[in-house]
Amino acid sequence: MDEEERRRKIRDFSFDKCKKGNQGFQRILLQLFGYNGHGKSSFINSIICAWFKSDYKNYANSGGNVKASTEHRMTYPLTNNIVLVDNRGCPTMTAHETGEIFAQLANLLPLDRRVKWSKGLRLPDRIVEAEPHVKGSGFIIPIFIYRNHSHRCPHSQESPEF
Ligand SMILES: Nc1nc2c(ncn2[C@@H]2O[C@H](COP(=O)(O)OP(=O)(O)O)[C@@H](O)[C@H]2O)c(=O)[nH]1
Ligand SMILES: [Mg+2]
Repeated sequence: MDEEERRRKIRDFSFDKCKKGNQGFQRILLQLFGYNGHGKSSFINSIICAWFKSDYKNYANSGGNVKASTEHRMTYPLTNNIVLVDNRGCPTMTAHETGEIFAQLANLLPLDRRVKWSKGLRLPDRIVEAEPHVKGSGFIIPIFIYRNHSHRCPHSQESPEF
């Protein structure tokens, strides 16, 4: 399969065309998750630039303001049916944070909004409150982004533009 054909297949992908029908799915959610500063937003930038054949641009606010870049889960549509999701990252992975990450990955919280984490047992309430605003028709593909600190790129400290 050459590149053009591959692109066409991705662009035209629709669950409605699947042999057994859409089975309730509407779109693929490529859900990025991982620690803060490990490159989730940069990865999204790279995919968008490769897909739209554009020069590198900071679409997803990589390396940006901490609040804006980490507290929202933002969507970046690649096609009508394939969407990248830049989820709120975490500084560590405690049991509490793992629960919050699960809620994002399972798409139990609204997209394109700030994700305000809560202490104690508020998370189940937030999930119930979010229910009317959440679409259950996403086919979720989780993608864990992890920076390997032991094999540093020579320019990683000096230049954010790798
Ligand atoms: N050298 C290098 N730097 C990267 C890479 N990916 C991201 N960075 C840098 O790491 C920093 C954090 O990246 P960012 O995408 O904001 O991480 P996020 O918090 O997971 O979204 C930014 O300054 C990026 O330029 C990479 O593959 N190589
Ligand atoms: Mg980010």
